Amino acid sequence: MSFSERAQSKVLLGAYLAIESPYSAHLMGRAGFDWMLIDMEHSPLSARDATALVHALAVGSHGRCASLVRIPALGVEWVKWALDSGAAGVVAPMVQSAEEAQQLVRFARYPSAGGQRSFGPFNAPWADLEGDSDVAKYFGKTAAGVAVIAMVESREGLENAEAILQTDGISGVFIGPVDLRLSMGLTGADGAEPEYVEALTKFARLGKAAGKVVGIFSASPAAIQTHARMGFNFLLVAGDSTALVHGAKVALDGSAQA
Ligand code: 3PY
Ligand code: MG
Repeated sequence: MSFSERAQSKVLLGAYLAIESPYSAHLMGRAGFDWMLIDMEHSPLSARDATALVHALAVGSHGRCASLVRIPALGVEWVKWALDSGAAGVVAPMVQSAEEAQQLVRFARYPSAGGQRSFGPFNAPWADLEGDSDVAKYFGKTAAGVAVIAMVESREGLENAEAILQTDGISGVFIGPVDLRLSMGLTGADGAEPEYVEALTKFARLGKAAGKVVGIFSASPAAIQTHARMGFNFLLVAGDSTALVHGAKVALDGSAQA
């Protein structure tokens, strides 16, 4: 089942990977998340790093955790490298208009699906644990279900949300609350300001109307509950670097009691 199909059937919980270690990706893959955001935007992961993380995640999770690569910017080479790894999807930051969403689709989909993606997924079989998979099988299977996700995280993107979501070939949107709030003159990753709540409600409603999936970074347990209730389909709820610090602190605090 593709990432989008799974996200339509239940709320998917995910984490980000910012550490360029396949071992770390392997461990995070074992934790039980439904999906993982491999973050090339705000961590300086190379295309080679991201490819290795996609493969380690597949092994660590026994193929159960979908890898979505967040590229640094909307460029054809980033999309190509992200997807040629065999990742289940690509996430492009700061998409502000239907034109940019169309460009993302052109880069990410093969001509048979309305795009201009060039063929060469030679690293993709390593993300497919069925062992007998080859590049031709990738074309017929993984590529057809690849999630093409536009990040909407600005006022302009909010205004154009309907057109972005209606773009053919776009699987859904992922909301970056920090950047969205900054563009609205607000700070932090969450809040109850009426204009912000209205914006999130609008995304959830438009996604449902378009039959597309809508995700968001949920910065706290309370935000997770709120976003799930609003109708968001996939949530980013943790990360490798924060988990490392949190786990170390818990151990240290426990030791301090001794
Ligand atoms: C944001 O909140 O702006 C993000 O990009 C979260 O991933
Ligand atoms: Mg952002």
